[in-house]
Amino acid sequence: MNPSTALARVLVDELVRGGVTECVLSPGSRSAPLAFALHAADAAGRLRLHVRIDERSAGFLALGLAKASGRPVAVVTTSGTATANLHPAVLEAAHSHVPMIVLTADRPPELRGTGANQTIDQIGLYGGAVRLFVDVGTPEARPGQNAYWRGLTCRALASALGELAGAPGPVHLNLGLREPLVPDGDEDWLEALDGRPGGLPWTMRVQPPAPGHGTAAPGAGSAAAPVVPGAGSAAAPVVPGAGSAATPAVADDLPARTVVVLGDAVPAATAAALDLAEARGWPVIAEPSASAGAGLTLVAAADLVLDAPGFLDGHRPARILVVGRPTLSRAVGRLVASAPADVVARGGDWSDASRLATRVLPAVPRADGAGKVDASWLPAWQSAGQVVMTVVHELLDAGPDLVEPVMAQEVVAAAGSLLVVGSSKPVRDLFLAGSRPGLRVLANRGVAGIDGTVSTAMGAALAHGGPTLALLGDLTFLHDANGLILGPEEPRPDLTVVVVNNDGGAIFGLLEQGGPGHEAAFERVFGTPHRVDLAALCAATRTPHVLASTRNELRTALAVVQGVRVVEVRTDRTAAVALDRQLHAAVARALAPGR
Ligand SMILES: Cc1ncc(C[n+]2csc(CCOP(=O)(O)OP(=O)(O)O)c2C)c(N)n1
Ligand SMILES: [Mg+2]
Repeated sequence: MNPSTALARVLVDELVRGGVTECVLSPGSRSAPLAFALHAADAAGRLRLHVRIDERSAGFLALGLAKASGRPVAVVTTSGTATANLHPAVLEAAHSHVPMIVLTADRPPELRGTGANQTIDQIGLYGGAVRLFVDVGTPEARPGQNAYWRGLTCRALASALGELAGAPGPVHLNLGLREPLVPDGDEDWLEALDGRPGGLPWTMRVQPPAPGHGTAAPGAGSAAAPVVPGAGSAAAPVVPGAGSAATPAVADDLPARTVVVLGDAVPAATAAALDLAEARGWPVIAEPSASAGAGLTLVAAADLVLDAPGFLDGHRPARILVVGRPTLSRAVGRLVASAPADVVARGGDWSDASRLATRVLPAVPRADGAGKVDASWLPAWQSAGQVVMTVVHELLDAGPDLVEPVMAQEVVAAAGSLLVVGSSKPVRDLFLAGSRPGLRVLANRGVAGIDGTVSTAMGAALAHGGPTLALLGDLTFLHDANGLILGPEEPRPDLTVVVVNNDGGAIFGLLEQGGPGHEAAFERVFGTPHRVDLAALCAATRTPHVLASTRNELRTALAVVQGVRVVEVRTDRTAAVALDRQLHAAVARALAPGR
């Protein structure tokens, strides 16, 4: 067997043993050994392979698969610019703590820096964004390679999962492959290339003690880590049940007038924060990607409540507990800065954009039942939320049938258990629309890019295995139109992508550049209308497209679950911005102090 084939087969086998069930591949020649090994593993039912032409889409597909499943996903490219196209997804994975194994084919050292074709410097290409970078070295027919490749793969998985230290994230293995790059029919190698008996990994990741709330990736670890029979307790230095290291019982020190801010967070952190808030009667401000469902202590339309002048002065919290990473709203940022904040760490990092946090906690604290409760605190916040919702409904009912916040409401109502939302105005509309119990909302909030979102949604839908909805702005959709390219042999999810087509970036109309004095430049350099015919674009990839113009048409379109589909709703960007201003003004009146 030639060395490149041996490396590829061993690597793929060890990834499967380590818990990898999904791999993404883009075509290329230097990566051929990996392509053959992945194809064989897919045919043998050991993993599921997804092939995508565009590496940027491939990277985000891997991200979506990993985000929804909590398992590490491998993505494989050839050498050269192909590798750079993974960079956006690598950055998002790094910042949103998603386990990803990036395998880039490279030229062997003798061909680097020689002007050889399709060769760039791939060493440390993703810089500090990866948890681990290894230039694996060119495989050679000599003893010891099997142990090296298998041991290295196990290290890569452990780093990606962040189980032993740090947070989950991407790792990069650069593979300098020498020709021949195709299997030669010879199965001999100078030593056994087998893995451990019983299909076990070369180096077992023994389960750490159950992680505290707020520290683990979504379902990561437990899903992927092989359990060593009987070994669990040996690895757990914490007294069973005490959990003191992971769940500090400082909750009882926190004042009765605490507010919980729940940003983009993993499900375990959200669940712990909601439990605690319920026990103590604390209002919770939850961003959509916290997936807080319909928790009893949630404040409806919190962004509008907090933005009402004077509201915060009349409802000043004594302390803020920040869980996950809030990024969506300036009003929430002002809330966080309005009182001393306790911030729950996320895998060695924590969210504190205002630099005002007074304490960082390793996990969401537990309530032990001793803390004081102020019976009027939660009702005061929730009734403000109800006042705002009444105002919102009155305004929306009086206007056109299908404005953007209504679309978000309809999408939430129609969603099964998974919704992916684009990082522009749609995620903010969802903040207003609220959520439903049992609905998981995923958004690329790590770096909040509008890139790769169609592919992220497709990856999440594939991992989810059930009907999935996505709500994206038109620019977000167009940015990853290549995400719709799906070859005939590829696994197909049931994914309906709802596009809010306002012919440009509505969100900029809500920011300073949309304000008075900038009108001359605004439309061309911020609004960026494109006039793309989305039906024609979808037709190019044979993706079914439906145009919905009324609330009823949207409902009908959302009731269909069948493969990848696009539902377009055309809205008016200027009207959307005007409606947002109207909402804020009406809420300000309704919540004016003294009313
Ligand atoms: C990759 C990337 N480029 C640029 C931006 C800046 N950006 C933020 S929102 C936005 C416009 C989004 O427009 P659209 O998706 O149509 O949503 P809308 O605000 O119109 O609802 C842009 C360009 C970004 N976040 N990511
Ligand atoms: Mg738009």
